[in-house]
Amino acid sequence: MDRARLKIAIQKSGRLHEESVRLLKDCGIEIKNGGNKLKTESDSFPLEIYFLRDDDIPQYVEDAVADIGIVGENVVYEKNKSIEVVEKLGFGKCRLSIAVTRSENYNGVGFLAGKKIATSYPGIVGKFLKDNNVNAEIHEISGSVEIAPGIGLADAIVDLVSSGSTLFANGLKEADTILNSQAVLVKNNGISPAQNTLLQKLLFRIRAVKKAKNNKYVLLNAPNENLKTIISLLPGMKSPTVLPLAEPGWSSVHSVLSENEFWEIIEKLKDAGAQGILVVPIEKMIV
Ligand code: PRT
Ligand code: ZN
Repeated sequence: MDRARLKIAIQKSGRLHEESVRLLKDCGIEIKNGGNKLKTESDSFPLEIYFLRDDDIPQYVEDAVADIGIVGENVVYEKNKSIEVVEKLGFGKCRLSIAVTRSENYNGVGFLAGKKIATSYPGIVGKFLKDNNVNAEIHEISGSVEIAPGIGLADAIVDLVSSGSTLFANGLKEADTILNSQAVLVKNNGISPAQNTLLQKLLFRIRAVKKAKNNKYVLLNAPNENLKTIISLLPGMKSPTVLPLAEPGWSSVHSVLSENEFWEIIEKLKDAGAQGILVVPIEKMIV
């Protein structure tokens, strides 16, 4: 009997390629040098990796050429294929936004009525206009959307934005956000139970990697008289580990802090007399 295998489609080159490969690597899935190859296999997990253009990934996953894929939500919603988003992956973050000339007085979606909008996302924009009962003309262009207003091709654009510097350099300003996007794991609707078992195994690893990325291991020295205050500041996974130091009256405290609350808590810890604070990245976190 054939052992179950999963086929995953990832971007061949571009903004999502490196982080997709790194995520798999962090999950213990080594990929032999992709180079210019269309596909490769992993020795450490029953996974075949296909390198494709991001735009093609939803179709390939719908058609089961690949069972799963890593692609931006913006592409998933634009292509509107019958595939399922199983996990947000936390990288490739950007937003699909409406932008207009900086001097324009944008006063809400109604501004777009009767206007010409240039975009590479006619599907998402069309639905957005419909949902907002706005009639506008969509002009589909495949690249360099940001130059459209400057050359008189459109009154507004809808494009991906991350830092905003592309808009700025073209005399545009971000007016509204239609969609927040990040890389996601998608799956074909008809994968077999054996393949689903593999997918769950992969998802377990992905979640452990994601969680680890969002957390730091913190070690610090605390005077025993302040130990109670310091411990109360640490959320930790359960309770922190407290070990006596060689120096009498001092303890070493170990705990886990999430990225979001990190700086605030570190400051409070210092104020409470913590010293020698070490912050260490976590590789995997299974809770
Ligand atoms: O060759 P292939 O078709 O596979 O790649 P591609 O050229 O179509 O896509 P690529 O590699 O540019 O982007 C892949 C995915 O990365 C996108 O589908 C998004 O999900 C995600 N992503 C994240 C972005 C950005 N950030 C981004 N900033 N994709 C594009 N941009 C572009 C944007 O279009 C604009 O031109 O960057 C410019 C804006 O960036 P800022 O920083 O100036 O605002
Ligand atoms: Zn593309």
